[in-house]
Amino acid sequence: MTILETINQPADLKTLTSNQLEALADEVRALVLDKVSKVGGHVGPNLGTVELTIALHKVFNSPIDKIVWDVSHQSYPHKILTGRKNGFVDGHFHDITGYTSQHESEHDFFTVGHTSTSIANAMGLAHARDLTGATGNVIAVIGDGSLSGGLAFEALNNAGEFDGNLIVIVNDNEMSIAENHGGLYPHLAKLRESNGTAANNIFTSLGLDYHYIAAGNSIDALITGLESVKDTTKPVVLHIHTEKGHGYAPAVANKEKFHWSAPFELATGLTNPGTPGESYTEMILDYMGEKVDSGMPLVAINAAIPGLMNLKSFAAKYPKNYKDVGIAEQYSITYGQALAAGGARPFIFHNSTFLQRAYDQLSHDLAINEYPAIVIVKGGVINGSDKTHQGSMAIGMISNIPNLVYLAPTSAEELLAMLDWATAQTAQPVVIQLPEHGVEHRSSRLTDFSKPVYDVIENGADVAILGLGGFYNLAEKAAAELEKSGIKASLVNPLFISQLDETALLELAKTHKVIVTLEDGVLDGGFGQKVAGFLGQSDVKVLNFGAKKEFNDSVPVAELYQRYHLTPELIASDVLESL
Ligand SMILES: Cc1ncc(C[n+]2csc(CCOP(=O)(O)OP(=O)(O)O)c2C)c(N)n1
Repeated sequence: MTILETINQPADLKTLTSNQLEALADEVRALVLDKVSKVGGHVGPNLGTVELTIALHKVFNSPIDKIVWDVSHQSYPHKILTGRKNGFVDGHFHDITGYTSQHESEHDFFTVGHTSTSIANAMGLAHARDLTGATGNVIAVIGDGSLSGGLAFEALNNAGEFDGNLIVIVNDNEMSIAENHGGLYPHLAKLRESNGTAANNIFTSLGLDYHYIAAGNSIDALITGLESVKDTTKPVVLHIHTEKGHGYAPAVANKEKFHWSAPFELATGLTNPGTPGESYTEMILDYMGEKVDSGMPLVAINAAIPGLMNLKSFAAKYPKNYKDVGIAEQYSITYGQALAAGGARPFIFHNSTFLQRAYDQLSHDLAINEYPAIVIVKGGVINGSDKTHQGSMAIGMISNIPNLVYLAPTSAEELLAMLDWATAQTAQPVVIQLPEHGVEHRSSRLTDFSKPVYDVIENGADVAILGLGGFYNLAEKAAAELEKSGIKASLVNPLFISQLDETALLELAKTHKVIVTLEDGVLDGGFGQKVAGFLGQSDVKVLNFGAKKEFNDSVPVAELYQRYHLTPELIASDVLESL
C-alpha cells in the first residue's frame, strides 16, 4: 500500500514520520507528473511546492486554518491531500478544476487564476475572523513573480497596519513564468544570499515580521519554520527559497517551458512541436523588426507573458526596444501611453483575460489622453478555459471606452494595413484584437482607419451578415448554408468594433430584412448590440450571435458554440425562422 492511499484528508498525514512524509512527497510528485504529462497543465509551480504543501497540512489544521493560494496554479498537491486525488487518476482528470474552488472543497476559499490576489484575500479572511470571533491561522502563499503585481503590494501595505494573525509565505523560486523583472528581485536575492539577515528588508520596512528558510524543498525545514510562525499574533512573512520544477529534471532545466506545458513525454519532457505555419504573431514580430530597423522608436511591452507573442525572439534581436514590466498590467498601459506621449511608439501586448486588471488605465490614461499607443489583444475569444481565464469579455470591456479606435482585422493583410495606419498616425490610441481562428488572407480595401468604414464584401438580398474579426469566416460559412435555402446573403466585414459605420448600416437596413451580427465574445455591451441599438428605429430585424454573459468553467468550445448557436447550420436556421 502506498502512503498516499492512506491519505484522504489532511488529518491523515498528521501522524506520519519524517521519512514517510518524504516518501509521500515522491508519490504526490509522481501523481502530478502523471496527470500533467497526459493532459497538460502547470508543471513547475506544482513540483516546486509539493514539500511546502505537505508541511502546511502537517503543521496547520485546514480548513480551520485557512490556506489561500495565489493564482492557485500550484494547488495540485493541495488538491491531492485534501480529498481530490481521484482527479489525478486517468478517466477522472476533468472531474476537478485547474485552480482552487470553494465549490470543490472546504479546503479552498476562493476561485482564482489571476495573480497577486492572495494577500488581499487572506487579509479579508483574517479581518473577518477577528470580527466574528472565529479562530485559526490565515496563510497566504504567494510566488515571487506574483509580488510584482500592484495588488500584492497594496495588500502588503495594508497588512503592515493589521493587528492580528496573518502569515504570508513568499514562495521564491526566482522565476515568474519567465524571468522576473524589477528592482524587487535583486532585493529578494540579497535576502536569500544573507540567509534572510540583510539590513534592508521590504517586508519589515512595511511593518511585517520576517523569517527566511533557505531549504524550501525540505519538509523538515519547512515544518520547523511553519511551527515558528503558527499562531502568530501579528502579520509575518515567511520567505522560502524553492526550486521551480523540483524533482523533474526537464522542468528544472527549462523552467519557462514547464511553467505550463501541453502534454509531454514523461521520460524526456518532449512535447509535440506542432506544425509550423503562418501566424499573426510572427507577422507582428517581423513588422516591429522592420520598423525598428527603419528607425522607429518602438517599444514592445508585455506584462510577464513574453511567450504569448513569442516576444523573446524580438527581445533577443532588439533588447532596447523590449520591455517586460512584470505582472503589472496596469503599469503597462499607463507607462505605454506615456511612452507615446514622449514620442516613442509602444506596442503593448495583452492577453484579454489579464487586461481586465487595467480597465481604469485603458480608460483614464490611454483613452482620455489620446496618445498614439497601440494595444494588441490576444485571446479575446470565446474559449474553453477555466472560469478565471475567460477571454470573451474583451469586446464589452474595450468597446465602451470613448476615444479608442478598436479594430478587428479578419486577415493578415488587414492586420498589416491597420498597423501601417496606426503607426503612421499620432492622433489616437489604437487597440487591435487579433483573430484567433488561423491565418486568413484577404486583401485590405481600407488603408485609413481614422473613420469607421465597413467592407461590404458580398452584395446579396434579404439577409446581411456582419462577421466581426475572427468570426468573418463563420459569416461566410453561414452564408453558404443559407444559400442552400436559396438565400444569397450580403457579407460585411465591419473592421471596427466600437465605432459604427452609420452610413453603411442605414443602407443595409434599407435593402435587407434581417441583419445578422456575429462576434467572438459576450454579447452584452458588445458589437451586435451597438448595431441593434442604432437600428432600433428602422424596420430591419437585427439578430445578434455571440456568447451569453456568464462564466463558464472549462466547457469545451464546441459545446459553447452549440449553446450560443455559433455554427453555420444553427445561424442559418435561426435566420430562416426570422424571415
Ligand atoms: C493578472 C495576471 N497576469 C498574468 C497571469 C499569468 N501568470 C500566471 S502564473 C504567472 C507567474 C507567477 O509567478 P510566481 O508567482 O513566481 O509563481 P510560480 O509560477 O513561479 O510558482 C503569470 C504571469 C495571471 N495569472 N494573472
